[in-house]
Amino acid sequence: MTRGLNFLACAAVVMAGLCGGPLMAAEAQRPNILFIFTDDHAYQALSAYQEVSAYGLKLNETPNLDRLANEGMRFDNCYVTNSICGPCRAVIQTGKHSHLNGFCCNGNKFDGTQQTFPKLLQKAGYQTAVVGKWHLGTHMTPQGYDYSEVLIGQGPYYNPPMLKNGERMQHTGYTTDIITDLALDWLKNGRDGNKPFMLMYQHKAPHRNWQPGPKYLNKYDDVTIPEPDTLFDDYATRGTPAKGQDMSIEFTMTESDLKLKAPGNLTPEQRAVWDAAYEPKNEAFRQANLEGKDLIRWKYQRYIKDYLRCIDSVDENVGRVLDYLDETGLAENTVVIYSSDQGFYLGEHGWFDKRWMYEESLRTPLLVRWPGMVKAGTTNDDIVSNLDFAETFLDIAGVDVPDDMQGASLKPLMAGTTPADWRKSAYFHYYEFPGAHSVRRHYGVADGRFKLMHFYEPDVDEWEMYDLADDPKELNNVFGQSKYAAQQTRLTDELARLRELYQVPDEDPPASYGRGKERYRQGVEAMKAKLERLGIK
Ligand SMILES: [Ca+2]
Repeated sequence: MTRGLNFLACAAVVMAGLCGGPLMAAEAQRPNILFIFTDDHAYQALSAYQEVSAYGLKLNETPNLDRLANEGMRFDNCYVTNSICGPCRAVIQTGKHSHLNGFCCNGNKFDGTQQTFPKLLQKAGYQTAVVGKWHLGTHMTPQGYDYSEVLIGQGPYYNPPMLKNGERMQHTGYTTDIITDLALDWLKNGRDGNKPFMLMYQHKAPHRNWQPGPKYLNKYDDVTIPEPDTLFDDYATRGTPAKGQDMSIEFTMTESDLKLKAPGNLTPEQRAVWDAAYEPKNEAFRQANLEGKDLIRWKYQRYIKDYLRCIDSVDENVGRVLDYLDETGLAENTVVIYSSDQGFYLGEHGWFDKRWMYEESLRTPLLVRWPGMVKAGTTNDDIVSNLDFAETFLDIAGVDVPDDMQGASLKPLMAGTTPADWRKSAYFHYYEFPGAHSVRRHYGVADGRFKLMHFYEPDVDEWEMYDLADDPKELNNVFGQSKYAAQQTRLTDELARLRELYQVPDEDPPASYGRGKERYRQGVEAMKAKLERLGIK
């Protein structure tokens, strides 16, 4: 099969040469782009990354995702600009920071009329498709796609309704499998063989609340997953925001999160399989009457195992797609990119969820396989960003990058040469307060070793600074320490430079107050009351 397609490609090139038609030759050669995306997949839970996790824990095996690292390049410092689901997706579509693309917080509605990379690819002759999680609002069918079949909002783990080019479809089964079936079906039957394609194949998993597929419900039952050594972090040296959050394994997790309550939307058959897996484990838990740290440890085990089980389904399904590319010969001229919308806490600092500029949620996995361009088994530690993805896709396709995009193409890095003027630092800005998990608004700069963060709301005007060389787990806020004065000045200047470069407004954009300023004031009051209750000033 591979040989057949090669022959066709060669024939096209020869014909183009004979006819003097360079366009046709280029058409045969332009690479396809397969963007595989997950939601909340921490790099700590991708085995190709485990050697660079600050915790050094071996949590799981992801052999199919690892294939992309082994056959391509692993980027070790891919930072997001705003660590939360919808906004990351808007950044990828537009190549612009949240304050310019208008999507600052989950709950905002993406303005699909603006310039996006799939529209530019379409205009350049690419066939474009998005399958799976969209999460930029269902007020508008995804713009710039010849085909879309997307979850509605977050979408459930089982039996998802989806919107196929805007029309509601009901599916039965496990969502990770269904999204893969749809992606494969489009590759087999929906694709126009005369055009290069760009497919966004986007999973819901492993987003909260981590409901595993039937096949993996009992995986890890007989093992204990290692705990991060900051599971019982007391946030000493850090400020009000870390103390006032609402994302702890100890306090925030619900009965549904912990599977002490089964999902409400299962078919009777699915429910029977679910109960057979969880009921004996839940009964043992009830009998044990755990308290204090033992209870937190139990919750961590329940959480991390379910999270890893969801990733097992993702990994298996990515394997199905990679196999299909191999079997059809498409693998040779398809750039396969794997990433997640952001990182996630797997018990570090006692947390789950994301949002912060701390490492676990600032960094996200990025793997790229591109036969003939990316050398197999290579790594890159330059500072790259989801801000770069749109420009990278356009550059791969040979399409001019508009001046108003704010990232840079990763193509030279993939080819093994980092431009001399490549960025040395990245800007981050999180807006979603008040919001789920009560993480305060903050912005900051990270340069790979140092990080300066400003929590800037009137009632919590606090700075934090970390030196990752001495303190990779970010337990020791060194802001204001004389030893770091020169670095602090340098980072403060760099932060100001980046805010100007990216045109960050002094006042937060109206979209960041999506629910109104009154709701914002209420959120601040609620936070104050909570901190008083906890005895935190
Ligand atoms: Ca996410």
